[in-house]
Amino acid sequence: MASTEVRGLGHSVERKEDVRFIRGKGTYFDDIVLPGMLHMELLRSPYAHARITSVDTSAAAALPGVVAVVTGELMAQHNLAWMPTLSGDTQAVLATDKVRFQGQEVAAVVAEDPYIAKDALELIEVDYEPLDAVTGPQQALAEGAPLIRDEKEGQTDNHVYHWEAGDREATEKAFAEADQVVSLDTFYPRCHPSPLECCGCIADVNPATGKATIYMTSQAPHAHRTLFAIVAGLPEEKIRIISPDIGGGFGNKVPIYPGYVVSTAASLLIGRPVKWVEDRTGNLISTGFARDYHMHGELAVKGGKFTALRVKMLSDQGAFYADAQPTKFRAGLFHIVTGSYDIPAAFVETDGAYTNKAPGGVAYRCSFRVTEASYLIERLVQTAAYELGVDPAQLRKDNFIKPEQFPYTSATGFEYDSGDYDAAMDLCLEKLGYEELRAEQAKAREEGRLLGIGVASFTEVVGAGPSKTYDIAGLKMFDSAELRIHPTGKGVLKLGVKSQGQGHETTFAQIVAEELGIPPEDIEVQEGDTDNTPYGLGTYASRSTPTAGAATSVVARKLRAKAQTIAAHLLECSEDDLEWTAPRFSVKGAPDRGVSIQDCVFAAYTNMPEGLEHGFEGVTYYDPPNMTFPFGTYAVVVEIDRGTGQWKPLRVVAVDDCGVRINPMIVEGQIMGGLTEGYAIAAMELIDFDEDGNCIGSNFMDYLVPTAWETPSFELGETVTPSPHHPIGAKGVGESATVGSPAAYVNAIVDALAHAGVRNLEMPVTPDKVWAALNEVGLAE
Ligand code: MCN
Ligand code: CUN
Repeated sequence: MASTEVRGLGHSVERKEDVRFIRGKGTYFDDIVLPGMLHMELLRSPYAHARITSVDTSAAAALPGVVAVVTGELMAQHNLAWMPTLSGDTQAVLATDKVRFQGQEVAAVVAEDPYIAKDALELIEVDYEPLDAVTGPQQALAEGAPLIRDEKEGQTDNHVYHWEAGDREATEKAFAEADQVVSLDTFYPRCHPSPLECCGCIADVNPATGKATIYMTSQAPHAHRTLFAIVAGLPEEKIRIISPDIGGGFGNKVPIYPGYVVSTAASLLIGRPVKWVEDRTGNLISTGFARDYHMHGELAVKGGKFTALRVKMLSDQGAFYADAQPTKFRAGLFHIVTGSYDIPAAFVETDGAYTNKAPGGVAYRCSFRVTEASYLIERLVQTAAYELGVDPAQLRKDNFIKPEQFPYTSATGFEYDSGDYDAAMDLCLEKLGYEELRAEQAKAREEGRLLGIGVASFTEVVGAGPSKTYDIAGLKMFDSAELRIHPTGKGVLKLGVKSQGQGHETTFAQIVAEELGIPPEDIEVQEGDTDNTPYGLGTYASRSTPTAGAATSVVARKLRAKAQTIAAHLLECSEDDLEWTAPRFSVKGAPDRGVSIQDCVFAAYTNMPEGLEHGFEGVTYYDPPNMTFPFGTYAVVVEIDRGTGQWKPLRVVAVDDCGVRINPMIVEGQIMGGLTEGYAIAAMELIDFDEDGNCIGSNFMDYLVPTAWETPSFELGETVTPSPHHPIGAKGVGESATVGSPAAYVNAIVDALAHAGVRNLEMPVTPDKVWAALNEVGLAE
């Protein structure tokens, strides 16, 4: 750990960005007002599935203040009625032939103010011919189901893909030889990241220069610039994407949405800036949903050891396949579906189906659908514990991958970089007081109270690349950092990633502090402006620290080497005679003879040794050798009210290992946020649909997000197992708790009822579901 003066790694430096955020002085895109700016509103389909027979915009266009009405037909004239998704499918920008989900974009009005635009939407007359809606993947794949993607050449049914991984034969053999086979069918319901700030943009195409400046809620501004260039055919140097402050992303702001494309096209055609601000309902019903995975898992057990895993998933993809998946690994769940366990054989299959629902599948702290995989294996192991009559924590320990087995290649072919699963589990159980709690649970049961203890040990996979195996829409995944220190020893760090609240301005400055000895407050971190930052793939999949964090460390080390040359020049000694203790180089054996990093930087502009280039700056593009695999154990204690079916978390203990922690306070904030989301998903968050495909959950009255009132308090612990391939040993942490904790909550609720034979309850575990279970097993009061 660097000194308290330098405050590099391991210091809970206060978040630099909070100086503006907590004063309400952030600059979100909606704060930006450009001269001559127009406002755009989107008309959305009331039907889940309907043929469009006509669109009449004349009344809307005639409303005073309306500048333009944009339809699918108009977009089609510019070859922009459809756009590619991140998975290589196509998605309608504005519907022309059919609408395929409720809330789909049908037309747009551009007007002098947003109220006029909204009023004008009501004057657009669309004739729909309603069609039968498909609201689930089983229904979608059944004989005679209505064909949703009839516009797609060669598409004769609603099947999207079939992917598989592992060794089918070895798995079948292990199952045939097993003592016991445990199985679980479960469903991870559709939910939504619902960030505080919805999506939106201001597209400003300058008619004189042709330059398109797009202020947008983008988690991946560089990638979006390239995709805009490819899709819209605009020259890439004429596109500048600026992601200003972002009010939460959680994956919701990874895809390109129709609103961005239509406002850019409108600005191009009209020659004035066009702003589009998505409302909450638009956000919930049309953008990046999460999960919606039907799962079947089977575990073969022999002599108390897991010998094989067999998994079949069926995914509800909505009307357009838009998961963000690397070309090579189309199903992210394969990465960690075997969890933290040494399972010699596995065979995993997954199918996707089109339905009349919004597309998505990338979002909500999931990194490529590992959330679903983690949930399945942890619920399955819990089920196995009951079937085998072994304590659930013990069964996990009996089957954990052991520290000496790392790097560990899983049965689906992925190399886990490092781990010590027992250490995290032991610490978690100790903090919880597991043994005593089990005794208390037994006693409570005798008194007629229902206590449950749920444990979940997750392994996560974060930090894409390496570029040889990871890409998004063909763009190889690596990341970048550009560091420039000015003569007075203070400088700027520019990154290819983009914070949405994760605290990058603080933590990345701390990495520079660690490597160069320049305190974090002297380094300004800049992200999000594609004209002003080096190319990068953006922030999601907890990849910023594993990729751009590594790039920062490497570029700072390069500059430190330059500083050492300068220091030797200033001290008139050989470089080899110098030693580094941040922030100073001093002569070995003569600690008083030294120069500070700031002295070296000043000399880089004023007193350079012969033959060395002036200036003190560098850039690094970092291609990680592997993903990083953070892990941990979460334990939840709940009590169920036998009179109502209400369940309440009494304790939540979380031990995380994300390798070396840059800023412990920020890491804990990330974990607490994730534990809250895990609780929300387990308890209440649900985007549901009725049989006509109407979205239930289109506003915050129907889509429940927890407040501070319901949210449990958290007890955190840490172990530190550095990533062996990351320059500072850090792993990503931004998604871990959302991935790992839903199973812990559900395991706890099921555990309270397990003695009565209950094995599963589906998320969100609402009181009525618990109440039904209580009645079924005769425990209702
Ligand atoms: N960190 C650290 N030490 C580590 C690992 C991380 O101090 N060993 C710090 C990082 O430097 C960074 C933060 O923790 O400040 C998260 O880092 P990282 O795990 O690299 O994740 P990203 O920055 O790439 O963020 C993405 C991740 C994802 S994918 C989602 S989804 C999510 C999440 O972050 N969305 C968030 N956390 C969020 N937090 C907020 N406030 N808002 C969101 O939208
Ligand atoms: Cu999958 S949500 Mo995060 O990776 O932006």
